[in-house]
Amino acid sequence: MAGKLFLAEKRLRIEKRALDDDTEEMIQHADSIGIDTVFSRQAKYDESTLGIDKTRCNFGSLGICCRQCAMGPCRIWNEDLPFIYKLSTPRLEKGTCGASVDTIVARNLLMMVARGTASHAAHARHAASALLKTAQKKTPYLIKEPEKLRSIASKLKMDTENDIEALAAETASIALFDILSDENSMKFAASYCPKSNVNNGITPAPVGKELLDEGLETSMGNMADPESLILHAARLGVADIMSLIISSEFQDVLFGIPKPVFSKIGFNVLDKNKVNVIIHGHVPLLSEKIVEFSEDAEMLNKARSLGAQGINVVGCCCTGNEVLMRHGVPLAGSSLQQELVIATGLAEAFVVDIQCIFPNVENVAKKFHTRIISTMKEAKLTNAVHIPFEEENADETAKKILEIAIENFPKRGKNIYLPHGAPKDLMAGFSVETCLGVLSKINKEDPLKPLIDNIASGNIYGVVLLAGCTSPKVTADASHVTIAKELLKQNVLLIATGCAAQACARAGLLTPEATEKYAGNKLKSVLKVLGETAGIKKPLPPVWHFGSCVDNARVVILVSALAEKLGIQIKDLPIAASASEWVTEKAAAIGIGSVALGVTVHLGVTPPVLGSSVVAALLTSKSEEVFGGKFIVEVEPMKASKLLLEHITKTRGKLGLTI
Ligand code: NFS
Ligand code: SF4
Repeated sequence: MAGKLFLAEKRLRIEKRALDDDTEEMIQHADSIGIDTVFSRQAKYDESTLGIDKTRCNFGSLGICCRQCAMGPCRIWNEDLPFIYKLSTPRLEKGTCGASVDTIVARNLLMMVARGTASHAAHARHAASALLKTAQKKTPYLIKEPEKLRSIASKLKMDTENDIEALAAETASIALFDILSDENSMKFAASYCPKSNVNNGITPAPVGKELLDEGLETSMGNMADPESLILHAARLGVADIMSLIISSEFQDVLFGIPKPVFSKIGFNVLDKNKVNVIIHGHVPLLSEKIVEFSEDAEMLNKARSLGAQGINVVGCCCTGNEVLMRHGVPLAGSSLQQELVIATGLAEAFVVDIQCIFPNVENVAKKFHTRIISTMKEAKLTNAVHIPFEEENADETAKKILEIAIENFPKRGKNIYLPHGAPKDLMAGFSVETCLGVLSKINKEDPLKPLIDNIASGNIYGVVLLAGCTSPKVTADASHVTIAKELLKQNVLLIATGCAAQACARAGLLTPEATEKYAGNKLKSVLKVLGETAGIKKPLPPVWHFGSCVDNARVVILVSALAEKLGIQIKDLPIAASASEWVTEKAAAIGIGSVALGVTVHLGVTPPVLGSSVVAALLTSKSEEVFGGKFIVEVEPMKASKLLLEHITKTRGKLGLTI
């Protein structure tokens, strides 16, 4: 089975590297001036001899290698290995220590999920620490949404009568305890995903404790039982989702709840006449300030005095999503476009915080005047300028960075290039609060009712979340977009986050016009009514941009509310998720956490677990018995759409909804 999936991936990426024409044009431009990118490096890994990948490790792809100790590394024989390997590799069935293939695969997966969870928990810690220090008046931030803070506090069963600073400090402290204390369970998990909502609910211990145990369990000579390892991965996955909730909720409290905004995406959001500052990463603490000071009169005067017409801040990846959602800042690209954005020659400063930063950005920048500026101690680059960010000095750091960018403007070279397409329009800014706000105009007392009625009547056949990254292992963006178009035809409402949302935006799916073009008639009529109600005088787009990857939290909060209202569990809702082009460990953590909460999750890039039939079965079928959620692995997007739809039909059937 694995062999077939690998071949399908390869066929897709060889057909076309990127769905988006501008991206394809920029890849060709980068190739032509000798810049290597994620796309050209992926192509090198595709070089093959006798039909097998020469350079990609087949043992790694199946998850069957172990480097845990110095008796190894060990690698296990597998039926799915390419023919040549099978001939040349002895039929080893155990590692030197005797570890079985199932132990090795499960251990590798747990380590992957743990790294993802560590990333999200570190993000949550930054958000919680910013909220705590803001409550203590040590930062230049404000508590912009006191009402949201009160609602979080009431969810955590705190006394909401307290004054707002005290409440912020207490809420932040609970979050910090959930991340790093020696308690027995996470309070956020008990409050946001109560056991009534999830089958066989697992409440994780604080993240740090779970990670400590994970370190012990996965080291040589400890946990050998694959089922326990996978259960731990599921527990960490839930801890990961709680970390998303902490980040997303606190960022709203500090920076505002997103409201509908219209903006653009594409390389052409870069402006030849302005100082271009690209903000990339995930934690929006600094980028909020960069956006704020880019409008400062003093900064603008400085930029003008050096010949620029202004300062143009644009986003990349999830930091980009954050500032898009709250300020309408346009997006230059997602993770896969980051090197290409620099290859335009138009980037005065490329500012990164943490996560999804390709180390090669500094090599691309060397060919131009671009200054790469790292800002957080967890993600430094060898030759980048490092300007340390702390919540307390946020204003000064943002100003310093903008000054560097402005002073760099006159140094821009002649080697600039923008692709021919115009940037694409998009609508973003969907939050649970915005959705409920619109729905409450239809039913003030019971805002969820119109949504539930439309699902029951089949006007909305189901809801699918398109999440996660875009991948160079297939045609970038194409899996997301194909699945989106197929599901829309069947009246499935789509929510999108992270790079997946940006893929849909590049394909024009985040516009009212896309509703006319792609949505089935029933879904179209609902989106028309909602658009009128929201006052945009057009239908709502058929794909709702819910924000960054940490904003998957919003989706969990929405589906939990739906389940609670209906008195059923999350697993019984006609919903699913698709991370069809997943790349990162973070995506693995969110994926398995969602499965543990009862969601069926599609993966369109093969996860490195298929070397063990036991682990594969635990994730794709046994998990359904235990949690109600499971993984579906299918590389072909058309087939994947069918499987997602089948899952929705099945859940509808169980609910007695036969239309
Ligand atoms: Ni999510 Fe965002 Fe993109 Fe993937 Fe990276 S930017 S957190 S991990 S690559 S969607
Ligand atoms: Fe090999 Fe066992 Fe060591 Fe892993 S832990 S490298 S399987 S001997």
